[in-house]
Amino acid sequence: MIENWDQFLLPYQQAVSELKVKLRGMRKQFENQNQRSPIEFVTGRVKPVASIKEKMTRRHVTEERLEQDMQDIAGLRIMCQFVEDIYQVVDLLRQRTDLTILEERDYIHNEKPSGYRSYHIVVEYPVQLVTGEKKILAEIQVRTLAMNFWATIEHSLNYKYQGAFPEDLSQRLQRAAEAAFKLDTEMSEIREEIQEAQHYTPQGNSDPATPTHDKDD
Ligand code: 0O2
Ligand code: 0O2
Repeated sequence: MIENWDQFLLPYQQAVSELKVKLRGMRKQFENQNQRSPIEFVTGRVKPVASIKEKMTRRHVTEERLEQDMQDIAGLRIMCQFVEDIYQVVDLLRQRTDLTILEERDYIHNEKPSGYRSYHIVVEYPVQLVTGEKKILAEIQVRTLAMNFWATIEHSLNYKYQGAFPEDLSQRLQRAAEAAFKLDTEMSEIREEIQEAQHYTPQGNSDPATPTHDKDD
């Protein structure tokens, strides 16, 4: 029996805090070099205890198996402007030596039946505790702003309908997901146009770094 959830979740909180700093640091480094960052913003959270318990029941996860079998108790989200940025971010994560990638799930090319798209990475991340090192699983979701818009709205509707959407709404959401992905595709094409145009400017590549809103500072 987990009697003290705060204590159980403390290393997860530390993992989320540290990973947020590190992922936001990646964006800062691009900006400092006057390069456009593939990362727009980063959020993170520790799954609320009620959600952990609900998922344990739904997925038949015992307390003994919780640390191994629930991969998203620590959750990070990286939002990107373009689909291409997602794959650049994934490559950057693969090169890091401070975390180990255990699983990758590409729900962009293999969207879920709901219409959900994102790139999921499950990592093992070591946190240093006074009792020694503890390896924590964390799920990093990498998605475009359009994918995030859709997922956030669908997620809140899920609360209302408990996952059992009326057929009509379900179809509308699937169409909205396709429309969001079409927007991403169109934006990617414009991006290529912009980069091509910059190639012909007299100053060469003089793209001022895209101003980004600072949700995270
Ligand atoms: P809700 O209603 O549950 O969505 P900061 O001050 O910026 O360092 P802050 O404000 O505590 O930190 O949090 P942050 O990092 O800005 O964002 C927290 C929000 O991120 C949460 O909202 C989640 O919606 C979202 N989030 C980030 N990563 C994940 C993830 O992997 N899974 C899920 N489900 N959500 C994630 P709230 O406030 O908890 O509200
Ligand atoms: P939260 O904290 O509410 O976001 P499962 O959890 O059963 O779906 P699995 O194998 O644990 O499946 O992981 P998966 O499917 O790779 O990723 C689960 C997480 O991805 C979910 O967390 C959501 O954050 C997100 N996600 C997956 N499918 C959908 C979807 O159809 N719509 C939306 N909005 N988000 C989705 P949880 O568990 O729901 O927790």
